[in-house]
Amino acid sequence: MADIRNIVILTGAGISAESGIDTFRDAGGLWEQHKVEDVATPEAFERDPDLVLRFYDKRREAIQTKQPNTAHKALARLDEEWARKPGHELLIVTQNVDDLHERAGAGRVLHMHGTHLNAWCTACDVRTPWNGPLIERPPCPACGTSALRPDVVWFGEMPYEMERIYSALREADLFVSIGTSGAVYPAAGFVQEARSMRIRTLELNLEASMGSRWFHESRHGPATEVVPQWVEEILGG
Ligand code: BV8
Repeated sequence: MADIRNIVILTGAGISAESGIDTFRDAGGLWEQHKVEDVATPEAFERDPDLVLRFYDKRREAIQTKQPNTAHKALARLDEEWARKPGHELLIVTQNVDDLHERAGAGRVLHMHGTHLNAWCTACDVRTPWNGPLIERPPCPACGTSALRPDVVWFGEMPYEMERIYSALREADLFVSIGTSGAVYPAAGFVQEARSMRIRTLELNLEASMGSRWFHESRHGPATEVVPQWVEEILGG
């Protein structure tokens, strides 16, 4: 793969599925037990903060009992080895709020939908690393006000670092989408952006996603199989 220097990788809940973290839309997934508009919108937080805080407290606690899987580890190896090649860039843009990419050793990770491991103060705007519950309304470590919310991008809110994502996409030679249903924008639109800039696109997913038709190539199978295989190829090729 001599002609590939800059890679942008988008990951979704499917890359963490085999670590035991529920996806959103698969049978029995997170959203099956909840309506999105009841737990993942600012209006929901306004209407029933306890329900929303409990939903995120449960997920924050669960995440800390899970481990990265071989797909996360393969991407961490790619991140490390790709950085050693002069003039090569790589960025992992994740929609996931878990920290399994980082715990697998990846360094260049951008959480466009936020992270479970911060609390965000709605009074002073400071974000603080946080691994406990928020349901008891603990005081913000920075300003003391009991006004902490999950540092997660809800529907209707602007995802984080969009400018940085689009500038990485503009420089990319390859866009790889891993474990995402292509249901949520703007992430689901990245492949179309890539196509419009004549960038090569590859999808690695358990099955066809809503965006499969936009990809030059789609490989279907569990992430722990198709991701290490692809990393082997791109590093060995
Ligand atoms: C925005 C954080 C603009 C919370 C999430 C009407 C009103 C308002 C907005 C909209 C609207 N219509 C459209 C929109 C835009 C909206 C949107 O896209 N809605 C959809 C439903 C139509 N988007 C937004 O609101 C975004 N913001 O547009 O802002 C704006 C402009 C100006 C000013 C202000 C704002 C914000 C979207 C972010 C929402 N937050 N999460 C939380 O995590 O709790 S989204 C949520 O879905 C997660 O973040 C998740 O990342 C994301 C996508 O889900 P996936 O990761 O793809 O997971 P899913 O379960 O769907 O799929 C799993 C896939 O894995 C499947 O394909 C499966 O086959 C595969 N898989 C399963 N197992 C495996 C596997 N693959 C491999 N191996 C396996 N083992």
